[in-house]
Amino acid sequence: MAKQGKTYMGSAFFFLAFITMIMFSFTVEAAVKKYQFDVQVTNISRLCHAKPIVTVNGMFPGPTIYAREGDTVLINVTNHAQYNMSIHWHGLKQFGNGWADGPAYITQCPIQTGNSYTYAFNVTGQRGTLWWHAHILWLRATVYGAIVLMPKEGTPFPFPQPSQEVNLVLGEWWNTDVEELVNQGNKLGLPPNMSDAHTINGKPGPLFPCSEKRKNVKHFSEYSTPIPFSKNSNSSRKN
Ligand SMILES: [Cu+2]
Repeated sequence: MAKQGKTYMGSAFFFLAFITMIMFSFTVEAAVKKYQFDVQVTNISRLCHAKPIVTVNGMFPGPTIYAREGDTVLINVTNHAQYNMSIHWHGLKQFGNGWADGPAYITQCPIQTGNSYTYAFNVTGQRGTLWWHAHILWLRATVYGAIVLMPKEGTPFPFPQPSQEVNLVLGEWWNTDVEELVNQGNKLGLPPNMSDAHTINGKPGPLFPCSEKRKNVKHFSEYSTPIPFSKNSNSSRKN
């Protein structure tokens, strides 16, 4: 009887150890985050000017990538636009997978119209917010977005938990086509014309014509350092 009891206890112990090991492996296992980026031409309107621009998934700015340290990220980029292009994961450390960095003609050939390419990289030793952008021609003027790298599950950021987190992606808007603009500048041997507005999250702000009427002043002053987002009145703005 005593021997039987001992065997039972031993089996129970191994069973519990087995369950614990499975649970532990689930908690530390890194995730695979998958994204689909459809590079496409979309009509977007700012400053009362609608124009076709190159976007990812029809969004301006494009979608935010969320990943945790240790995760593997797979981003399949399908190029439906008329430009051959690539996307650079700006500031992301590419350990052992430099081919996934993204600069066209440096670490890869551009993705041709109608083709796809899957960027695969690991998030290693990094946390914080970076950004991604097109890395050829001037497509980065409209093809960009944020990458949010969070610590591993259960590991806090090295600062107190903020009451809210908001991505602020700074950019510029030109009323004219950005590729035509840069080609024109190159022909003349001059820098391209200044932008018509600076943007935060793709929006020029309420001081510009045809902007949304919503007031975000209180919201921004509560959560972040004020950032000037209007250009002075003697800029080259056309309206
Ligand atoms: Cu970059």
